[in-house]
Amino acid sequence: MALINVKTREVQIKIVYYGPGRGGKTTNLEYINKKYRNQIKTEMVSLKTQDDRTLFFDFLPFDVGQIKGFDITIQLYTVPGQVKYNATRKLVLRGVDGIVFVADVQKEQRKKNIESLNQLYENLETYKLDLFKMPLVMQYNKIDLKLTNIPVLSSQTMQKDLNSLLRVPAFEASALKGGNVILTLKKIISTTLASIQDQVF
Ligand SMILES: Nc1nc2c(ncn2[C@@H]2O[C@H](COP(=O)(O)OP(=O)(O)OP(=O)(O)O)[C@@H](O)[C@H]2O)c(=O)[nH]1
Ligand SMILES: [Mg+2]
Repeated sequence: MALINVKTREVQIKIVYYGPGRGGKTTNLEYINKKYRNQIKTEMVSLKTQDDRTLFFDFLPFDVGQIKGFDITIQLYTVPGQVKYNATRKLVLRGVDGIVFVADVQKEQRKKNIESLNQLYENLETYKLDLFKMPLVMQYNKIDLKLTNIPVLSSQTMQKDLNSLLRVPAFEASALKGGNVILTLKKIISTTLASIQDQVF
C-alpha cells in the first residue's frame, strides 16, 4: 500500500521489478538511472554478489512531481531472481503497489519465466494480495537477441505462456539498449497511480 504522509503531503509508491534470474531487472533500473539522473535524488543502491547478481535488491527513488498538492515519489526495487533467494523476494514485495514482470525471451528460459510468475502469485498470497488485482505490466526482455543466433520465443508464445489469463499491458523490450524501458516504466506508473487514486486523492 502506498505510504501517505498527510502532514508533509508526500506519497511514496513502491514498484517492484520481478522475474527470473538474469532476466534484466537490474539492467532496467540502471538504464532509468542514467536516463533520468536529474530527477533522481539519491544514488541507486545495488547490493550485489561478486558475479554481479542481485543479492538483496536494487533501489532507485524517483520524483514524478505533484498531484493535487502531494509530492509523489516512486521507489523502484528489483528482487534477486536466483531461485535460492525466495525469502528475500518475499521481503522485497512487502508493501508493493505495482509490479513489472521482466521475462526473458530466450527459448531456454521459457520454463523459468513461468515458474517465476507462479511463485510471484504465491508470494503475493502470503500478503493476502491477488496478482490479478495488482497493477502489473509484462516486459518481454532481450528482444535484441532476435538479431543473433540465440533462439528466442515469439511475442505470441510469451503472451500465451504468461499473459493469457492476466491480460495486462505487455511490451517487448531491450533493457540493455534502452528499448521500451521508459515505456514500461511510464505504463506501470500510470497504472499504479490510477489504482491508488481513490485511496489517496
Ligand atoms: N542481450 C541482452 N542482454 C541483456 C538485456 N538485459 C539484460 N541483459 C544481460 O543479462 C544479464 C543479466 O542482467 P541483470 O539486469 O543483471 O538481470 P537480473 O534480472 O537483475 O538478474 P538477478 O539479479 O540475478 O535476478 C546481464 O549480462 C545483462 O547485460 C537485454 O535487453 N538484451
Ligand atoms: Mg538483478
